Amino acid sequence: PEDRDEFYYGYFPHYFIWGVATAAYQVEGAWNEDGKGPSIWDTFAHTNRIAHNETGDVACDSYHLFQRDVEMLQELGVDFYRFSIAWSRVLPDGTIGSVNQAGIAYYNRLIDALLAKNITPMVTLYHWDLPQALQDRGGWKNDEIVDLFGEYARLVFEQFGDRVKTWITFNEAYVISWLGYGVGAFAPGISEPVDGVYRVAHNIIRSHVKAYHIFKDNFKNKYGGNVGITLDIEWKEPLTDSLKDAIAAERAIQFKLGWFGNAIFSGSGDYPQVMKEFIAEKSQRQGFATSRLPEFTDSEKEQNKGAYDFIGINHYTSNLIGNKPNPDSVPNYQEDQDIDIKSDPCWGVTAQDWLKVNPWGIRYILRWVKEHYNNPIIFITESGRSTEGGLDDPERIYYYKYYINEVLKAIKLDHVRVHGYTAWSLMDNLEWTTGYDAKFGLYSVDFNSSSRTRVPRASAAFFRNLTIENGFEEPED
Ligand code: GBH
Repeated sequence: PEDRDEFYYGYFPHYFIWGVATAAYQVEGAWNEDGKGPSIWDTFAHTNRIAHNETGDVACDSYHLFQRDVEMLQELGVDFYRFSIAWSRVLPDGTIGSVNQAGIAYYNRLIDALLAKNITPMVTLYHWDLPQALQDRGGWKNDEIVDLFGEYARLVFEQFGDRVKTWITFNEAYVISWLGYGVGAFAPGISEPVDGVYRVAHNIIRSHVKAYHIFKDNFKNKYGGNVGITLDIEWKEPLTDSLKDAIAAERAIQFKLGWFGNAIFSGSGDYPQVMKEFIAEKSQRQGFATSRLPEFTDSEKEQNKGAYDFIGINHYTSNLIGNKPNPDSVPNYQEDQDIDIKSDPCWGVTAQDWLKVNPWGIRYILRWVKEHYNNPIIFITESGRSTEGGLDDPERIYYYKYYINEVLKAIKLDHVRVHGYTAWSLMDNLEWTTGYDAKFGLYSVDFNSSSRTRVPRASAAFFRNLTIENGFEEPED
């Protein structure tokens, strides 16, 4: 459709901010230093669940090299740095009975170093590294996690709220639930796709809402600041122009983004209607006494509604979605959706099977969020692609140029309230189960050198120019 293939020359609004992101387990290293407790990713790595038996034991060694990271952020000229706090570094056993001052001191050093260079910290509370001690008590499946997360959040707000003004409770609630507890491909490696996965998601939503209200009631007046959640979502394009595929594509977005987003952002305080209907109907056919999708109480729904100051969207890629009716499906979150997921051979390929390059998808998903969630303030909290190495990375430059141009179209043509864009990632890092092969960095990292030398790629200079220009200048001819 309209304007898809035309490049849009122009500038981002003056309030638009640019940043880059990392996550604690992917960059920090120092996995057991200065009192840090083990997390589920330490356990996962140490039981050889990562390619080539890699681990995050050292990773980019940012625990020791954060000054260099701050220097790179300065070189890039970014406005903000999105990083995450390792829960088990500040609370080794996950509970506030176990505060580790050395862990708090590390984040104070990082935050102060950023502020000294005028770089705003954007802090994620949970980027997948649950304290192992809490996993031993059931992790996100145990309802007690909601209060424990609330206490952790309160501590973090108390300690850093005077200097940190943008908070993200969770990174990619879908990945935590489905990959961690549905298929078990990610830590903690549990496979309960029938109903455990829905309980986990339920507790993540409740935990986010709890932390949001703790901040609002106790810290917002004192410190100022905003709290959001980051959800990951592809653009889901219908496989054909049939009405059934269009409905299936919408359903796919609701089952992934809406699973978490609907309760918080839609105004209903509840799961998407289509999820409630599909899962209830399938559960009944499958002989369950009640739906496998948990229910919120009325008072929970009230708390869920509007529990955000902004929404964070991680967007990398698009899918094609076809309708796949299956009345006899087995009980399983994926099967509950009656969809087929494919990708368009026209889209650019990367070394990651899941990551195809389709720039206009980001504009379409932004417009979807605007329309379904009452025009919220949106930050793109991650976006990017990998390359296979080397400093010359035209593919990454292409990705940023065209994806960011589509973000500009979303703002200028569709009037979506996007307030910032975050490149994933500042530097190469531990790409979860695939180890160190996939290079997502604007900076390359030499994982063979003990000093983990960081060198800018061509895309770093490109990103710097783009963010300093704050848009795309029309070429003179
Ligand atoms: C983001 O997830 C993460 O937030 C970030 O930590 C990560 O480094 C970045 O992406 C790049 O991958 O290996 O086939 O099981 C994006 C969503 C979910 C996409 C997990 C890859 C694994 C596919 N990701 N998925 S597979």
